[in-house]
Amino acid sequence: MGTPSDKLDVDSVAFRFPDTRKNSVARQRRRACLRAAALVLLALLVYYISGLSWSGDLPELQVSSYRSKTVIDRQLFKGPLPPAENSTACPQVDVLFPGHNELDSDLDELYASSAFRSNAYDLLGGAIQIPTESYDDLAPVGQDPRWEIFGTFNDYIEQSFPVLHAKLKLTKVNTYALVYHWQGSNGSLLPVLLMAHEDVVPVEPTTIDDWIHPPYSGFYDGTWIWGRGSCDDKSSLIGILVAVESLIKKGFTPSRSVVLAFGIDEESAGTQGAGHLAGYLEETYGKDGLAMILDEGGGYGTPYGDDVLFATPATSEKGYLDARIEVSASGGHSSVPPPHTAIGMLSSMISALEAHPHETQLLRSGTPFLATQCFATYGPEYPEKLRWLAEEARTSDVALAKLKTGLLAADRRNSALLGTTQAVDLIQGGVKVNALPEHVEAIVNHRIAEHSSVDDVKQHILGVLLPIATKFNLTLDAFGKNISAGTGNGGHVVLSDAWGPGLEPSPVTPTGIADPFAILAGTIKATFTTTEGYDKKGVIVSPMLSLGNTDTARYWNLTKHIFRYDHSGEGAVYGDIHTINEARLAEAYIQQIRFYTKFILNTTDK
Ligand SMILES: *[C@@H]1O[C@H](CO)[C@@H](O)[C@H](O)[C@H]1NC(C)=O
Ligand SMILES: *[C@@H]1O[C@H](CO)[C@@H](O)[C@H](O)[C@H]1NC(C)=O
Ligand SMILES: *[C@@H]1O[C@H](CO)[C@@H](O)[C@H](O)[C@H]1NC(C)=O
Ligand SMILES: *[C@@H]1O[C@H](CO)[C@@H](O)[C@H](O)[C@H]1NC(C)=O
Ligand SMILES: *[C@@H]1O[C@H](CO)[C@@H](O)[C@H](O)[C@H]1NC(C)=O
Ligand SMILES: CC(=O)N[C@H]1CO[C@H](CO)[C@@H](O)[C@@H]1O
Ligand SMILES: [Zn+2]
Repeated sequence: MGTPSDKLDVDSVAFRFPDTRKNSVARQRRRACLRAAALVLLALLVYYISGLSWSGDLPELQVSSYRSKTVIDRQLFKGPLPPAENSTACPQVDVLFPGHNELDSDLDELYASSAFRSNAYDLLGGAIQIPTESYDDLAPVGQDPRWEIFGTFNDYIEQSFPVLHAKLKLTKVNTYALVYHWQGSNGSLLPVLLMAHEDVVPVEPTTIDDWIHPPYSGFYDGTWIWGRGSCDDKSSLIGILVAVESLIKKGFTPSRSVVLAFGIDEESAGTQGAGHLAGYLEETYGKDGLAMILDEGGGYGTPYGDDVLFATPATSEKGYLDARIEVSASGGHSSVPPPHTAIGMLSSMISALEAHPHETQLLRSGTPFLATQCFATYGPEYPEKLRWLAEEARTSDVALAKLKTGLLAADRRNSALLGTTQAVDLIQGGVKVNALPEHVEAIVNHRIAEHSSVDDVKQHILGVLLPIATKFNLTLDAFGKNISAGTGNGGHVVLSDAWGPGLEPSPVTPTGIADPFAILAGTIKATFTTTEGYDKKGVIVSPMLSLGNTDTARYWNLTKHIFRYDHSGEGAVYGDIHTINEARLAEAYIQQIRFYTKFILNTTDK
C-alpha cells in the first residue's frame, strides 16, 4: 500500500459489470445493490453464464433436473444438487442458531418492532449526516484540519450508544480510529473482532443535484435510507453498534471478548486508521491473538437462478503491486535522432508486457476452484458443460485444463480471478517537440493472483524486459539489483516499486467444516432462513477470492481466520456505492443487525 493514490479499497476495484448494472433508474430501483464488493465477487459468476461461447468435445447434456439422492456420489451427471443435499465438492453446514435461543428470538421480535426500527433508522441517518470524507491527499491526523469532522462523528457515536459506552472500554487510536473492548467471561477464549470504517468516499460537488435526496441527508423515505455511507460502510458500523447495544440491554455477557475496530481511511491510504490500529491490536491481543475477524466484503445474490442464494464471504484477497519502469537516454536535438528514443524504447517494453500477460492457473487447492465447485454443484442455471467439467476436474487433470479454458472463454474477466492482472495506467515523458526525451516512465498496476507473489510478478517483468534492454544496449536496474543487460551506450532502465513495497496475496482463510468459517456459514444460513418472507430453496455459502483489498490487509498477524462479508446483496442498495444515489434498503439494514447479533451470539455463547 503506500501513497494516497494507491487505492486498495475493495470498493475501488475498477471493474464494471454491465450486465448486472444496466443503468436505467427504474431498473436500479428494482434490483440493485450489491455492495461493490458483492458485485466484484458475484457478478463475475454471472459472466460464467453470459456470453458463454465455449464448446468442447462433451456429451450433449440436458438442462438441469435435480439429480436424485441415490446418485449423488456421481457416476452419471444429472444437473445441480438441491441445496439441502450436502456434497463433498462444496460441503455445507447446517443453520446455526444461537445457543441462547430465547435471547435470539426475543431480539428478533424487538428488531421487528416499529419503535426499534425507527430508532435504528435515525441512528444511521444521523451518522450519514456527518460527512466523514476520505481524501487521497490527506496529511496525517493532526496536520490536516479535514480530519476534525471525525471528532464530530465520534462524539455522535458516544452520545448515541450510552449503554454500550458504559459497558465497553473505548480506546481512541491515532485520535479518531476507535477500538471497543467488550470483556468476555472466559479469559481463556480468544476474542472475536468486528470491523467497519468511519470514512466515506467524497461526494463530487457537481453531482449533488443528481441525488434524489441530498447525499448527507440521511433521509428515510419509508423504504430507503439515503446518503453517502448508507451502504459503505456506516450501515455496518452502526449495525454492529446497534447489535451490541441491544445485546447488552438484554443482559448478555459474551464468553469470549468482543472487539470492535473502526478505521478512518479505508477509502484512501489506510495508513492513518488501520495502519495504526494493526499495531495497537497486535500489542494488545498478541500475534494470532484473535479467534477471527469479520470485515466488509462479499455479499449474497442469486447468480444462477432465483431460488438458490449464494453467500460469498471473501476468504482471500489478491495482492497488489505498482511497478515503475523508467528509461533514461541521452538527450539532444531531434534533428539528429537515434533510431529509438527513450519513448520508443519504453513503448517496446510496454508492448512486450502486454504481449506476455501473466499466466492464469486453476489450482484445485485455490479459492477460485472451491467457488467454482460450489456454483457448479448447486447453481440451477450454471452452464451445463462447465458443470460437467467442474465435476470431472476434481479428479481429472484433462478436465481441469478444459474447465480453465471454459471459464476464461465464458468471459475474459474471469482471468482476473485466475491470474495476475496488469494494466499500464500511467505514462509520462518528453518535454519539447525538438528535444529528445531524456527520462520517460510508465507505471503498471498489478493485482496478484492467489497462487502468485510480489516476487513472481517482478521476475516476470524482468524476464520480459531483459531481452529488450539488451537489444537497446540499456543497463538494467531491476528492483534494486543491477542486472547484466546491454552495454549502456543506449541508456539505462530502472524497474522499481512505484510507491512502496507491494502487497502479497493474503493468506487463505481455512474453510473446513471444523474451522470458524463454519460458524460464519451457519450464521448466514440462520439469518436468511429466519428472515420474514424468505422464499428460497436454500442458501449455499461459498468461499470467494476478492479482487480488491479491505483494511484487513494490515491484520494478517492477528488471526488466520479473516472473513470479508456484508450481509447485503441484491436489492439492498438503491443506486451504487461510491457514486450518486447511494441508499440502503431500510429492511436490509435491519437484516444486517440481525446477522451481527447472531454472529456475536454464535461466536461468543457458552
Ligand atoms: C456435510 O458434509 C461434511 C463432510 O463432507 C460434514 O462434515 C458436514 O457435517 C456435512 N454437513 C451437514 C449439514 O450434514
Ligand atoms: C473457558 O474456555 C475453555 C476453552 O474452551 C474451557 O476449557 C473452559 O472450561 C472455559 N471456562 C469456563 C469457566 O467456562
Ligand atoms: C548497441 O551497441 C552496439 C555497439 O556496442 C552497436 O553496434 C549497436 O548498433 C547498438 N544497438 C542499438 C539498438 O543501438
Ligand atoms: C546500479 O548501477 C548504477 C550505475 O550503473 C548505479 O548508479 C546504481 O547505484 C546501481 N544500483 C545498485 C542497486 O547497485
Ligand atoms: C506482522 O508481524 C511481522 C513479524 O513479527 C512484523 O514484521 C510486521 O510488521 C507485522 N505486520 C503488521 C502489519 O503489523
Ligand atoms: C461457538 C458457539 O458458541 N456457538 C454457539 C452458536 O449456537 C450454537 C447452536 O445453538 C451453539 O451450540 C454454540 O455454542
Ligand atoms: Zn468500504
